[in-house]
This record gives sequence, C-alpha cells and structure tokens, in this order.
Amino acid sequence: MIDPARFVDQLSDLGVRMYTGVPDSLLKQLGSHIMATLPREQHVITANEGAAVGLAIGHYMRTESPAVVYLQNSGFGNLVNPVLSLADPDVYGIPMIVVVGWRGRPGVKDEPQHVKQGRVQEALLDATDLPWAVLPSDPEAAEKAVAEAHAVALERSTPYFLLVEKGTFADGEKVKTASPELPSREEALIAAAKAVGDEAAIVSTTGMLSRELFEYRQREELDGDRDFLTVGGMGHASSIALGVAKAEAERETWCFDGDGALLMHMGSLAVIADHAPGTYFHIVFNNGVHDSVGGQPTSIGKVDVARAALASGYRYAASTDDLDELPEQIAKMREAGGPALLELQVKPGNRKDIGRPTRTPAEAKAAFMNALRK
Ligand SMILES: Cc1ncc(C[n+]2csc(CCOP(=O)(O)OP(=O)(O)O)c2C)c(N)n1
Repeated sequence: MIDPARFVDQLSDLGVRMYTGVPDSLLKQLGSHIMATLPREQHVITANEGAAVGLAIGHYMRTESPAVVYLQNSGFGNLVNPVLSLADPDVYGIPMIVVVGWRGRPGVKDEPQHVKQGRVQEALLDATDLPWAVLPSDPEAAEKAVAEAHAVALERSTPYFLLVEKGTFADGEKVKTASPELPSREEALIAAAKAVGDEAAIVSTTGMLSRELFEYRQREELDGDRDFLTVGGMGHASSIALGVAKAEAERETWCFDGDGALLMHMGSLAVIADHAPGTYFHIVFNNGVHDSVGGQPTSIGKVDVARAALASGYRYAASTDDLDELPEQIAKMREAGGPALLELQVKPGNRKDIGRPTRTPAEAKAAFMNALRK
C-alpha cells in the first residue's frame, strides 16, 4: 500500500502545489491526508468534477505547474467535457494529473450503480486517447508511475489519468471534526418521512441518505415503493423529482437532497423554480459535508440555502434544526405551494452498520412506477 504522505511529498518535490476534486470513499485516505496537511491555498473541493478540471486549467496557466484532480469514477462523465474540449492536447493542451478512484472494478464486489461504470472504465480512458495507467499499490512502483505521469503530462501538455484500485492507499493523517449539537441526518430523515406521509413520491439523493431511507422502511415494515433512491447520478435527484412532478396531476413529489448534491448542480434550482408544479417540495439535509464518502467539507457553509432557493424563484423556503418544528414547517410548505424548500440542519456522521438496498435497481424502478400508476 502507498503511504499518502509519500505520494503527496513526491508530487510536492516535483512542484505540484494544487489538489482539487470531489471526494471519493476509495480515495478517503489520500483525501483526508490532503485535508489534514495542506493549507486551503493548495486544496479546493469543487462542486463537481468538471469544475475541478476548470480550476486545474487556470492553475496551470498562472503557475506553469500541473494540478492534481481527484474524483470517483462515478464523476468521470462530469469531467470528460472540459478535459476533451479544453485541456486535451488537441485543444489548449493543459498538463494535469487526474487521480480516479476505480469503483466497480471487475472482480471486486460493489454496489449495482458502480458495476457498469467500473467495467467500462478502462475502455472509457482508452477512448479519450489520453495517457493513463493503473497506479500500482507497491510504493516503489507507484513512485515510478507518479514520476512518469508528471513527466508525460508536462512533455505532452496533457491530462494524465492514474486509475486507483481499492486498498491502494494506506491510512494517513486524519482530520478531527467537531460534532455540532444537531440532529443526525438519519433522525431528521425519519422525522421528515413521517411528516410527509404515505401518499407522496419521494426521490432521495445519492449516498447514505437513500440507504437510511430504505433501511427505515424495511425496519418498520413500511411500503417503500413510492421512494426512488437515486443511487448514482449525484446531484440529479432534484431533476428526477421534477420529471416525476411534472407528470403528476395531484400527488406531491418530495426531493430529499444533500448539500453536496445540491451544490453539484445548483443551476437546477432555477430550472425547478421555473418549471415545477405546486406539488414539488424539496428538503435539503445539510450537514455541511460529503458525509457518505468520508465527511470532507462542501462549500455550503457560505450559502444561505433558503435565500438561495427564494432568489432562484422558489415560492417558499425556510430553514430549521429543530425536528419538533417539522410538522409545522411542512404544513407551511404545503400552504405556500411548491416549489418550496426546507433546509434541515443536521450533524455529520452515520451509523456504521447501515444496510444497503436489497432490491435490484430494476425491481425498485418497477415498484416505483407501479406505485405511482395507482
Ligand atoms: C458524480 C459523482 N461524484 C461523486 C460521487 C461520490 N459520492 C457519493 S455520495 C457523495 C457525497 C454526497 O454528499 P451530500 O450530498 O452532502 O450528502 P451526504 O453524504 O453528506 O449525506 C459523493 C461525493 C458520486 N456518486 N457521483
């Protein structure tokens, strides 16, 4: 296994001064080492993976030094556009080292949403016609691969991808985070599901929240058929809910979102405000971090979420950290009519033994469609 400190020190010796990306659970050890040891000037967690490529392009043009971009391969699609239409040697030719966490690698058991992406990952990299390699987990071999990636990126003015398998990085420095006096996301989610009631369709965001919702329905032997779990496609739960809501004459559609997911495609707020019917309701479970992949901070701390929704054109928006207020808050949303948003402030963290959906995505889709047909 590679010591993250050795990886970062080597790149530092090569003059690399900028790390940017969207966190990944598979790269957690590297990510937390970067968080714990690098100053803010050298590390930016972006809203989405394409934005990290943008930042790397600007950084290179001003410093002549390649940045490291990191991501989970789920976000590969988000960066293909700025890589191929800007950074590619056939366009501007911008060196950068792109570290890609390889979820769903063939032969390694993983969740359904990662299997296809993992299987085609090498072919996708080949299709970019850009240089790439699997990062060896042996420290000596890894050092050679990193030196090669850096040299080739500079020589050929190109992004160079390093594909990282599970278990490549050993534990490094860890960030110590305070736990604020707030309800947990799981408590808040259960309270919200109860307050919303049994009739509504719920589209829940990527990560732990969907797992918690699924587990809650199972545990209480409740019908979860009207829940659509957005297991991949982070940031798009709100648009899926929009698609459902636009075709629903009467039933309410609720999006249960995360702050990282909201930021990832925040432009959707404006589109929802413009197009959503009065039955569209949005709850953002704001813990300030990418909890599902290790708890790295998002930039939501600077955002007044309720005001952002109102400024985007939502009819109503509010914020609370008091679960006792939830029924009243939900009543107010209904009274105002959608699109309406509620920010629920929650604390980071999750139960370690939280289950995973036991239905296949195809079964879940069929159940959801069937339940809404009634
Ligand atoms: C496009 C894309 N990028 C990255 C990921 C990896 N990922 C899964 S969940 C998650 C964090 C979600 O954060 P947030 O929406 O704040 O919800 P929380 O986990 O804090 O509840 C990330 C980065 C992904 N699934 N898809």
